[in-house]
Amino acid sequence: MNQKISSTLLFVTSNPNKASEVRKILNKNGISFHHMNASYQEIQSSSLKTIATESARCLYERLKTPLFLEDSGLFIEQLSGFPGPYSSYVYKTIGNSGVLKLMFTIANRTSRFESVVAYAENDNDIHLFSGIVLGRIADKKKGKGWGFDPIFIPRNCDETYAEMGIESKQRVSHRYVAFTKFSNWFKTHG
Ligand code: ITT
Repeated sequence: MNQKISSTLLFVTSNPNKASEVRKILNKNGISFHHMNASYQEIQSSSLKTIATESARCLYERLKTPLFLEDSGLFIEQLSGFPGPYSSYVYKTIGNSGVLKLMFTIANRTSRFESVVAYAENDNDIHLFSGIVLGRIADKKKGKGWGFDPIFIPRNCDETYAEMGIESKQRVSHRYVAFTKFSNWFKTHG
């Protein structure tokens, strides 16, 4: 496969699991990039798209090179979308056990994972690509995986993301959907 080599295309994330999943998806699509292992300040908003857009704009202003980032989150319907944009903080504080406790008396466990990729090629040109996977919160943690993988079961599946294993998760995940859209666009426009 032809590799689209861009020596300055950066993926900025402090999350090594994200970086590894994204590398596999983009490499399959012939896109190479440098992983910049850094965290960045995010604005507060209920919208992943708004957060991703502003983060990409600020990072581009500092770095002045084409870059992309991903903002993602788990949205639980009966908790009015919580933890949503606060997913990272909620995972670090109460973790999967805390989320399961919040869901203890709730029968409707419908939820969704969302991923928004923001690509910046100049200060005013931010392109967004989103991926959503509907599913439900498991009754208990199942399988070994990062983040909320052990408690999220995609729709039409019996297993959590963690039980499915990385190869199967990569075929259906919110990240796969968003980054496949980004790849298809980037190969023709980027
Ligand atoms: P960066 O902002 O530095 O990229 P982060 O981990 O803080 O890293 P987010 O702000 O997008 O990234 O946080 C989303 C959180 O949602 C993440 O930390 C996980 O806890 C969870 N999450 C997102 N995608 C996930 C996935 O595929 N599997 C498990 N948990 C996931």
